[in-house]
Amino acid sequence: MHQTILITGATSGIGEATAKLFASKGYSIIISGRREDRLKALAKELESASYKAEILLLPLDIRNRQDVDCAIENLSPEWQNIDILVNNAGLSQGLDPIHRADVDDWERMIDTNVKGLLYMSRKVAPLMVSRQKGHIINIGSIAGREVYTNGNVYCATKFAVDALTQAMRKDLLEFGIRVSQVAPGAVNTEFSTVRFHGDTQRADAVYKGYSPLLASDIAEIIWFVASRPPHVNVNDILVMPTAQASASHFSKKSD
Ligand code: NDP
Ligand code: 8X3
Repeated sequence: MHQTILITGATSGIGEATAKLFASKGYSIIISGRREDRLKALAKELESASYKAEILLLPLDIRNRQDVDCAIENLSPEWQNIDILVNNAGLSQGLDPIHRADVDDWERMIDTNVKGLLYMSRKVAPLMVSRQKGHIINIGSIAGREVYTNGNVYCATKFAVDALTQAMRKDLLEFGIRVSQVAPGAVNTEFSTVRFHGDTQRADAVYKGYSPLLASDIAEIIWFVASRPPHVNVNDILVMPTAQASASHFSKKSD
C-alpha cells in the first residue's frame, strides 16, 4: 500500500539519511527544513531514476507556528494522508554553564526542539486521528536521559521530547496511533558545527578518536521502528556508539 512520511529537518544529517532510506523503500516523502536549496537538491536526487520517489518540499522554519499551520493546512488531500511523522528537526546551541550561557541560544533550542515539535505534531496528529492510523517518531537523545556538564538547556529540551513522547502515546492510544522515540548518542552530522556556531575545528574534535554513529545508522533504526507490524509499537530505543557508555563517558584513542 502507498505510504507517506513527513520528515522535519531533512536538509542534513539524520533527517536527510532517513529521507533517502524511505525513498528506497517506495515511500512518498514530505521533506521539511529551512534551507530550500538543500531541499531542492535532495528532491532532485530522490526523484531521479535511482529512487523514483514522489517528493513534496515544505520549506519552513519550524519555530514559526503560523508557517507550520499554513503548510499543513495547504497540503492537498492526498498529501495530508501522512502515515509517519518523524519529528527530527532540532539543534543544540552553545555548551556553556548556566551562569554564562547565551540566552538567545536557549531561546533557539526551546523554540525549535520543543515548541517546533509541538507545532508540527498539533497539526499532523488530527489528520492521523481522523484516519485512525499513523505513527509519530520523535528523535530524542541520550541528552534526554542524563544531563551532562554545560548541556543544561539542550538536555532539558530533550527531556521534554521524552516526556512529550510518553504523553502523546497516552493521548493517541485510543485512536490506534503509534508513538515512538529514537534516542541516539553521538552521531556525526552537522550537529556539533551548529552547536559551536560554525566552529568546524571544535566540532570535528567531538568525533575524533572513536567511531561515532552515522546518520544512516539512525535512519536504519527509524526504518526498523516504522516497519514493525501494526500491532507492535517500539516505545523507545536508546542507541549509542560502541565507544560511548553514557552522555559523557567515551573511550577515545589519541593519534
Ligand atoms: P543536523 O544539524 O545535521 O540536522 C538538523 C536538522 O534540523 C537540519 O535539517 C536543520 O535544517 C533542521 N532544523 C534546525 N532548526 C530548524 C528550524 N528552526 N526549522 C526547521 N528545521 C530546522 O543534526 P542531526 O541530524 O544530528 O540532528 C537531527 C536531530 O537529532 C536533532 O533533533 C538532534 O537534537 C538529534 N540528535 C542528534 C544527535 C547527534 O549527536 N548528532 C544525537 C541525538 C539526537 P535547516 O537548518 O535547513 O533548517
Ligand atoms: C546529541 C548528543 O551528547 O551531544 O543529542 O547531547 S549530545
